[in-house]
Amino acid sequence: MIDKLINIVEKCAQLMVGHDFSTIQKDGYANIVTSLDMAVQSALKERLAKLLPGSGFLCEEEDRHDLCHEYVWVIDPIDGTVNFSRGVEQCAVSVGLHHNGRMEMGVVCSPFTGETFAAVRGQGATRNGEPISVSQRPFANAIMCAALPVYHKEHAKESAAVLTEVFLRGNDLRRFGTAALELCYLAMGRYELYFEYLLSPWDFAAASLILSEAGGVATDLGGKPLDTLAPTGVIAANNAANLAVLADIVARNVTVANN
Ligand code: LIP
Repeated sequence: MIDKLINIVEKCAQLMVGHDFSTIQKDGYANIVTSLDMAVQSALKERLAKLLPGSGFLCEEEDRHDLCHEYVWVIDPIDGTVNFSRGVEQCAVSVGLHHNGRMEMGVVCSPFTGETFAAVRGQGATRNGEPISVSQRPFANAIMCAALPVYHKEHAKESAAVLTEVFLRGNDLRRFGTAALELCYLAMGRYELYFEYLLSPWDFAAASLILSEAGGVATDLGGKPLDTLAPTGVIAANNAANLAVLADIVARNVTVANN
C-alpha cells in the first residue's frame, strides 16, 4: 500500500512543476491558494478514493471535512504555498492516513528538491526509499526550525521569546515556511527542534509520523500527544531530552490558546 501511495503522491506532485497557475488571496497576504493547490488536491482525492474505497478526507483547500470514516486522508496539496507561488523550492505535497486516532501512513513529496519522505507506523521512515533517523546532537548544538505565527500575529512577541531563548541556549534557527518539510528535515537529522504556535492538521499530520518513525518526538505546546485531525501548536525534537528543554521554554513564554 505504501508504494502505491508514494506513486500517487509523486505523480500528483508533478502537477506543481512547469505549469502556469493563478493565485487567490484567501485572507491577508500570507493565506493564499493557487489553482495548482486545487488541481493537486483534486487529483489526489480521485486516486486515493480508489486506493481506499470508503475513506474520508480532511483537506486544506476544502470547506467541508468528511471525518465520519474509519480511515481519513489528511491532505495539504501544497504545504508552503507562499513559497511555491514565489518560485521558492521549499514546498511539498503532504498526505497522511489517519485511523483510530493516530496516523498509520505518511508521505511528504518535494518535487523541486527531488525528495520523498515516507513512513508506515512501526516500519521506520525513509527518504527516497533509504532509511532515515534523527540526529543525536545535544541541545547546545541544536538548530530549530521555527516560525512566528503569521496567521496569529498577536502571539508574535511570545513566540519570538521562544526563538530567542532557544537561539541563545542552542546553536541556531531556520525557517523554511513549510512545516511538513521542516519536520521531515528533523527526521533525517538535518535539524533538531521545531516550534510553531498554531498549525492546521494537514501541515503536520503526515510528517509527524515520519518524524516519530525516524526516532523523533512531537507534541502539542502542552506536551500532550498531537491530535492529527485538529489545529494545534506543535513542538518537536530529535529526542525526549531536547523536547523537554524546548517544552519548558515554551511553557514559560507562551500562553497556550484553546485551539
Ligand atoms: C504553511 C505551514 C508553515 C506556516 C505557514 C503556512 P501552507 O502551510 O506549513 O509552517 O508557517 O504559515 O501555514 O499554508 O503553505 O499549506
